[in-house]
Amino acid sequence: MKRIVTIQDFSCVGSCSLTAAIPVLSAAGVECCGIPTALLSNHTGFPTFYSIDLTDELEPIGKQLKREHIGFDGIYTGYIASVGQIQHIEQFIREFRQPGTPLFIDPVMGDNGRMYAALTDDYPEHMKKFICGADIITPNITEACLLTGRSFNPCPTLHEVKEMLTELCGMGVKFAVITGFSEKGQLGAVGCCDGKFTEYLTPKKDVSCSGTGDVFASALLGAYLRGADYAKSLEIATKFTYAAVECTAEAPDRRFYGIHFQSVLGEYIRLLDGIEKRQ
Ligand code: PXL
Repeated sequence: MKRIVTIQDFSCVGSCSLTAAIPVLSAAGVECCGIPTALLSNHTGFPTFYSIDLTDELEPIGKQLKREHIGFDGIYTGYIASVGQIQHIEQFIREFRQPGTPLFIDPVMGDNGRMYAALTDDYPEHMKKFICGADIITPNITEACLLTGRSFNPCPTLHEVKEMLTELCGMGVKFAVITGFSEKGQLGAVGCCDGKFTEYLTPKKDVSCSGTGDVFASALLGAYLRGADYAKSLEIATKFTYAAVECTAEAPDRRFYGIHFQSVLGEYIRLLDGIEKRQ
């Protein structure tokens, strides 16, 4: 069984970050070790939250894992609470990434044109450096605009999305994916690898809830680790996220409690069972 490590916050309530990554990757048959960057009562989209910063714990945890000769078949980062944490995680990656170990960075920074409440203005420039050399990144439109220095455009054309993807690949990313692209009543993701584009769209649901990007990213990584190629991984992640969003649309409290992916994990497993392994 493959073992990966994911470094992101643990939000006790909100179906996001570690509480999305661990179940989704486990459903993909991957052992998902979680290193929490912060412990939050609930995600920062609620009007208030209580947070314990774990920045100073990252180095001793890494050292201890090294002492036990623990290694990983992949490194996956999600929401990182501060610039200081990015620097600690860069050190962790230098120590644990072997040649061929996939590095998957979800550059979680904001949504709907706004940065998340707890992040500082200098954060995007550090994230921009951090993504260089990643195998896969999955920004949403807001994050892609921040990474490419564009002002926010909620509805870029496919041509504009492709331009941003080309720029992101030019920063040294193998497979760049932009989520939340919408066109003609459909919504989905567009990816680029080696100048070749791939996209998968589903009908658009007017539901906005936290954790959607985290579920998509985890599902894409799970499919990739199960042997799907980039295009198939993007398709599976989009289909599964759509199923979860459909389910969430029926819940009145969805905005705060996050995406209801739990009841459609069976659908994800069925999609993974249909994978033909990449060459
Ligand atoms: O889903 C992204 C996310 C992850 N972690 C925390 C968040 C958010 C978005 O609001 O606040 C703590």
